[in-house]
Amino acid sequence: MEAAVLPPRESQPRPLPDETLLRMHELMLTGRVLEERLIRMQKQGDGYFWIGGPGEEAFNVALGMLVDRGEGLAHDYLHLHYRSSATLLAMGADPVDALRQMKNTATDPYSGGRNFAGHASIRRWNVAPISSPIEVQFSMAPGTALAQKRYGGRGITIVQGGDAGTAEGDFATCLIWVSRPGNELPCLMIVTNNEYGISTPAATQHGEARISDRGRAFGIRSKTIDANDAEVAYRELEEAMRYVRTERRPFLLEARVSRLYGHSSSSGANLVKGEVDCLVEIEKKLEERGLRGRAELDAMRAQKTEELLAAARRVIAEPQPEGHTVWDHVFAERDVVQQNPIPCDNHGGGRRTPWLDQAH
Ligand SMILES: Cc1ncc(C[n+]2csc(CCOP(=O)(O)OP(=O)(O)O)c2C)c(N)n1
Ligand SMILES: [Mg+2]
Repeated sequence: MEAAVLPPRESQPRPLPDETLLRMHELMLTGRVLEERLIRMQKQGDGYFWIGGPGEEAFNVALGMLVDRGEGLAHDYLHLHYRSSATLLAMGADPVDALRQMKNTATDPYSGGRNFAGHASIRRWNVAPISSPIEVQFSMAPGTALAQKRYGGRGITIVQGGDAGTAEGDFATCLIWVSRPGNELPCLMIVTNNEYGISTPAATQHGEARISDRGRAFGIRSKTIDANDAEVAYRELEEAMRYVRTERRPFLLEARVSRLYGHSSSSGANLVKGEVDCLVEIEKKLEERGLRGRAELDAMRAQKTEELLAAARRVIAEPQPEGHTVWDHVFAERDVVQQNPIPCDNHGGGRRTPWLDQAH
C-alpha cells in the first residue's frame, strides 16, 4: 500500500511576522542541539536510553509557543509523548533539566532521577507525566477536557502521540469520549505521523488514506498538515487551537513530521539520510528573507552546542538519588504485595521498609 499522500497545498501559509519566525528558529535550534547532546550523553554512558524529537521541532515549538501555560482548569492541559522536548523548551523549560533526567540525577525536576530521558512531568504547567506505555495519554485526556468543559473558561486539553499508537484502543476511547453528541469536549488530538512505529512502516498498517480521516466518522473537525514547514505548523496549530478554545469542541490534527535519528537509542540513534529536516527548511526561509545569514546561523549553532556541552559536564557531577529516597514520590502509601503500610521515617526524608533493609 502506498503511503498516505499529503493534501495539495491550496496556497502558501500567511508568512509569520519576522520576530515570530526568528523566535521559532532559536527554539528549534536549541531543541535540536539539546537532542544531539542527549544522544551523545547516552552513547558515552551518561544515560541508559535515549528517545526524543529531532525532526519534530517546527511543530513542537509552535505548540509550546501557543499554549496557555499555567496550573489548573483555566489553563491548557498537556498530555504529551516522549518526543516533546521542543514543546517544553518553547514553554520555558530549562534544557539543563532534560540533561539531568538523562543522567538520572537527584536534581532531575521531572522524576528525581527515576524515569527515562524525555519523560517530563510539570504540575505547575499542567504537563501530565509522560508515559512509556504508548497512547495511554489518549485515555486520560478526556478526563481533563471534561473537567474543563464543566469549568468553563478558555482552557483546552492537548493530547499528542505517534501514528502507530493510533492502533491502540486508547485512541478510539479518545475519539468517542471527546465527540459524544451534546457533550463534545475542548480537546485537541494531535497525531505526529513520522511514518514509523519503531521499525514498522505506517504504509503497511493503515487502511485509511489519512489518519485524520478517522475524525470524520465522529463528526470531529480534522486536518493533515506538513509540519516540517514552521509557518504551516504555526498557522495550522493557531487555527486548530482557536477552534477548540472558542467552540469547546474537539479537533484532530495529523502533523506529518520527520524522524531524523531513528526511533531511539535502541535503533542506534544515528542520523537518517533522506528525511526533510525542518531546521534546514526554516534556515532557508531566514536566509531568503534576509533575517539571518549563514555565518550567523552557524555561529548560533556552535554557541548553543558549546553551552550544552558545558552544562552536560556540570550535570554529570551532580548527585544521584540516595537509596533511602526510594519510596519518595510513590503513588501508593501501602505495600500492595504484603499488605503492610510502608513505615515512614518522616514525610520529607524517604520511607523505609523491613525487606529493603534486609536486602542491604
Ligand atoms: C503499550 C505499548 N506497546 C508497545 C510499546 C513499545 N513501543 C514503544 S514506542 C513504539 C512505537 C510507537 O510508534 P508511534 O506511535 O508511531 O510513535 P513514534 O515513536 O513513531 O513517535 C512502540 C510499539 C510501548 N511502549 N507501549
Ligand atoms: Mg511513528
